[in-house]
Amino acid sequence: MPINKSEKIWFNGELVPWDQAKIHVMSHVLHYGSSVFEGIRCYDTRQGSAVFRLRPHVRRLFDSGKIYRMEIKYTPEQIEQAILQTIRANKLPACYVRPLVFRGYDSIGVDPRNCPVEVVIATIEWGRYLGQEAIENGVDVCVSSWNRMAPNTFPAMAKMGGHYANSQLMKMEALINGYSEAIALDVNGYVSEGSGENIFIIRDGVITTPPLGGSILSGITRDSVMQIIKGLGYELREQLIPREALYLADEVFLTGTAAEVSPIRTVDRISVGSGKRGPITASIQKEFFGIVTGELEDKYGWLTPVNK
Ligand code: PPE
Repeated sequence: MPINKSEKIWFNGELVPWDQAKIHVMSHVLHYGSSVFEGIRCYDTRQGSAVFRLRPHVRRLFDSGKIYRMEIKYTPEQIEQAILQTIRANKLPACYVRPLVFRGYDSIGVDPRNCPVEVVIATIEWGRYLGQEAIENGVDVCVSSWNRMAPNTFPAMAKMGGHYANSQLMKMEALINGYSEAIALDVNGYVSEGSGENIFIIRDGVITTPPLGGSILSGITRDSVMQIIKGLGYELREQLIPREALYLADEVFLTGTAAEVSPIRTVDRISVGSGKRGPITASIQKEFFGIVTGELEDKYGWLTPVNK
């Protein structure tokens, strides 16, 4: 997705012009991938701009930092306020917010501890992650030839820059082979997640998603959709999913901040169910998009107004 510049970026406590938000090439992050980050959506709801699940996103940013021993010199409340401030400064009714915490410039070598922990918050315009058609018609995906990281190699619960080396390998392979996205298996061969999304499968009305032990990111859209599923009264299981269950499912869909709730219509060119968006996926989307557009009541308390 090409980047449309916003006016300002929040950089270590100050709003600076977009073009001035620069770092040195010898920064630790550039050499060793030492960053943790978030992706958050601000929606243009009927009641005004509102951030979706601000608190859990900021909490996960601090969790990721904790795992990698990166001490963030702000409180979660300060980061929440900084996110709202940055959105207001850039005057975008809807946007994607990218808070990024990284190890800056100080010393060379793997040990990052002397390198300063810097914080930036950018907002960008970002429409449909998997294309305009994806939400209604679904996407074509493959099972990646790359596995997701094994537990005890990279901690999947951290949303860490370096972890996305694996996602890049998955994504490039999928696109070059004519798919929109790839699903990785975990080290034991069970379904894990997409390069930037969690996954749900449905068969005979039962909805299943891989557990956190399957090397997945603890997705906030995943959590939101799990609440929607319970609210709609469907049976939900968190359990290991064998690869072939993807082929035999009636419906499969992806969840993520960028991808939102996107149906999958084929896996490895095998049709999922009828090859079209299924009725349960549609009913989950109706709730999700109803809440984020403000057409339905925000009954779970997911939206934080930007101007208040
Ligand atoms: N798994 C991975 C690996 C992942 O990157 C994401 C988000 C998710 C699951 C879903 O998590 P959540 O957004 O909390 O529901 N991927 C982010 C980055 C995508 C990108 O290309 O950059 C996102 O959706 O913002």
